[in-house]
Amino acid sequence: MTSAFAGRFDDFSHWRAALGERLDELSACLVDIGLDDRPAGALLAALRERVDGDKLIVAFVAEFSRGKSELINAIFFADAGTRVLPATPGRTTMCPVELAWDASEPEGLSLLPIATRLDDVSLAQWRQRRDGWTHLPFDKSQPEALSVALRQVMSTRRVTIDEAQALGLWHASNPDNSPLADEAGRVEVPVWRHALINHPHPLLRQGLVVLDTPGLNALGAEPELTLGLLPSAHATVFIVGADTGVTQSDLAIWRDHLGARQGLAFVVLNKIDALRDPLATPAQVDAQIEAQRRSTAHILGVPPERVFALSARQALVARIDGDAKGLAQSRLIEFEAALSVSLLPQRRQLLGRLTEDAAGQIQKRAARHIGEALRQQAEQLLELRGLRGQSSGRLNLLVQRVSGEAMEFEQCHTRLTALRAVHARQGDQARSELAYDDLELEIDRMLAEIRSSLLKLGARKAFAALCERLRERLLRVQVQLHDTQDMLGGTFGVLNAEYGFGLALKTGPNMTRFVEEISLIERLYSQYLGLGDVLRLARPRFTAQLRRMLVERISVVWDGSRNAIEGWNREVTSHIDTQLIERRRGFQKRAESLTRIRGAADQLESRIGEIEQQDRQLRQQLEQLGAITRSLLRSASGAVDVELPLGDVDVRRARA
Ligand SMILES: Nc1nc2c(ncn2[C@@H]2O[C@H](COP(=O)(O)OP(=O)(O)O)[C@@H](O)[C@H]2O)c(=O)[nH]1
Ligand SMILES: [Mg+2]
Repeated sequence: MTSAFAGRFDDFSHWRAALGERLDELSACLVDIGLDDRPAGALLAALRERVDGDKLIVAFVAEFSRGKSELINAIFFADAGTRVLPATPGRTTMCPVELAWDASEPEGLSLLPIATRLDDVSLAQWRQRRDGWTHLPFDKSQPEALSVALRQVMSTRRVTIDEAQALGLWHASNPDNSPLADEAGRVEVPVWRHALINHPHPLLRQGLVVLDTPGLNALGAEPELTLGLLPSAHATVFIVGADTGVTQSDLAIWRDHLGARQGLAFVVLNKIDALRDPLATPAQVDAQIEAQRRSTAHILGVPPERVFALSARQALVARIDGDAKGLAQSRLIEFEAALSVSLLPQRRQLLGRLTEDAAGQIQKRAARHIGEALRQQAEQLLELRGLRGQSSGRLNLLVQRVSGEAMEFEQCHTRLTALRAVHARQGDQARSELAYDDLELEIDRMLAEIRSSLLKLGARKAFAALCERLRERLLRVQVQLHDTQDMLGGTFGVLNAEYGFGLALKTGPNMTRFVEEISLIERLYSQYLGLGDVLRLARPRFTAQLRRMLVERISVVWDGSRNAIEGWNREVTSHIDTQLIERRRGFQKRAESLTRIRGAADQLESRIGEIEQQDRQLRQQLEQLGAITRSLLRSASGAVDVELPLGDVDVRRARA
C-alpha cells in the first residue's frame, strides 16, 4: 500500500520528466541553430540541471520519543515491509539523519564521528569531502540490511563531563538541558555527529530529502542543525504526543526553533491510538481527540487546520499488513494529503516559473540571432539581385564599396575598447563592495560589539546593525548597476546607429532578492541572540560557531549576487562579441560572393538560389523554435491538477 504522498510525488516526477523531454527538444533545436555554446545554451543547461536536481527537503523536528522516526517510516518507507529507521521507546535517534539519493555516491550509510565537533570545520564543509566519514555499504543480499545498518544512529558512548563539555554537549550553566551523569560522573553522548543515508528509494530518487532529528539537547547544542539545516527545509513537521499532550520541553523546541519559522510548518498530534479506551464509545474517543487537536493548535498558536491527529505506529503496521481499515483509522492519509497538496504544487509552480522565464529568454535570444541572420541575408539578396545584367566594371566598383564599408566598420573598435574599459571598472567596484574579506571584517566587527556590550544585552542590536550594513552594500551595488546600464544603453544606441549593430541591452540584475535574503537571515538568527542567550553568547565556542554559520550563510547571498552580476556582465560582453563577429562575417560573405560572380557570370543565379535556400531554412528553424517553446511553456505551466491550498502559494496564470 503506497502512501498518498508517494502517489502525488509520482505525478510531480512525471511532470518533471515531461518537462525534461521538452527541454531536450529545445536543446536539439539550439544545436541546429548553432546556439548551443552561446549564453542561450548555457541558460538552458543551467535550467536543465535545476529541473533534474530539484530537491524537496522535509524536516521532522520534535522532542525525542514523539514518533518522528516512526512517522517517517510510515509515510516514506512502509513498502520496505519493515521498520526502516529504528523507533523504540526512549532516545533512539542520537544524531540528525538525512535520507536522500545521490547517484554519484555509493549506496550506503555515511557517518561523521562526533569528535569532528572539536575542530572548526562545519558540516557544510564536511559534506564536500569524503575522508573523515565512516562509510557502511548496505549488504544487498540481506533484506533487512537497511534497518540493520541504521541501528548505528542509535550508538552512544560514555565520556567524562569535561569531554562532553568540549564537544558542546554538556553545559554547566544549563544542567537541565544536559544529559544526566552516572555515578562515575560520566555522561552519554552520541557516537556520530551526522548520518547520511544514500538510498535509491523511489521518492528519494525523485529528489525528496527527509531529515530526522534527535530530541532536545542535541537540537540546542548543534547550531548547524538549527542554523543550517532547518532553515533550508521546504517544510517542517513538528510532532507532539497525544499521550503526553504539549509538554514544557515540546513548547521550548517549538518556540526556539519552529514557531517563528517562515514557510510551511505542520503539526502532528501523534499516538492517538493511545487514547482508545474500551470503556468509551468511539464517538467519545473521537470527541476527545478533536478537543486535544484544538487545544494543541491553541497552545502552539497555529490554525487548527494545520494540526493533524494520527497514529504513526498504527499506520506503519497497517501499511505493512495491507490493512486498509487500520490505515483509515490511523488518519495518516489526511496528513499525507495535506503535505503533498501544499508542497508539491508549490515546487511545481516554482520550477514551472523558472522554466517559463528561461524559455522566454532563450527564445528571444534565438529569435534575435535568426532575425539578424535573416536581415543580413536580405541585404545580400537585394544587392545580388541588383547585379543581374550588370557590367564587370560595376562589379569591381561594388567589391571596392564592400571593402570600404568593412574598413569603416572596423573603426568601431575604438568605441568598443573604451566601452569595455568603463564596463570592467564598474564591475570591479561591485566586486569590491561584495568582497569576502570585507564580509568577515563586518562580522568580526559585530562580534566585537557584542563582546563589549554590557551583559551582551546589545547582541541583537549589533546584529541588526550588521544586517543593515550588508543591505546598504547591496543597495550601493544596485545604484551602480543602474549607472552601468545607462552607460551601456547610451553606447549601444551610438553603435547601432553608426555601425549598423543590432545591440539590445538586457536589464541588469536586481539586488532586491538578495536584500530580502539578508532580512530573512536576520529574522532567523536574531532569535538566537535574545536575552535568554546571554550565557551562550559568553561562550567562545558558541560565538565561533555563530561566526562560521554567519559567514557561510551570508557567503551564499554574496555568491548569488556576485554570480548574477558576473553573469550579466559576461552576457553583455558576449553579446557585443557575437555581433562583432557576425557583422564581420557578413562583410566577408558579401565580398566573397561578389568576387565569385565577377569571375563567372553564371555564379550569380546559383548564389541567389543558395541564399534563398538558406533563408527558407532559417525561417523553418524560427518556426520550429516557436513551436517547441510553446509546447515547453504549456508543459511548464500545465494546469496543476489539485486545489491550491494554504494561502502563500502564488498562482500564475497558465499561458497558452
Ligand atoms: N502507541 C504509539 N506509539 C508510537 C506511535 N508512534 C511512535 N510510537 C512509539 O514511540 C516510541 C518513540 O518513537 P520514535 O519514532 O523512536 O520517536 P522519535 O524519538 O521522535 O523518533 C517508539 O516506541 C514508537 O514505536 C504511535 O502512533 N502510537
Ligand atoms: Mg527517532
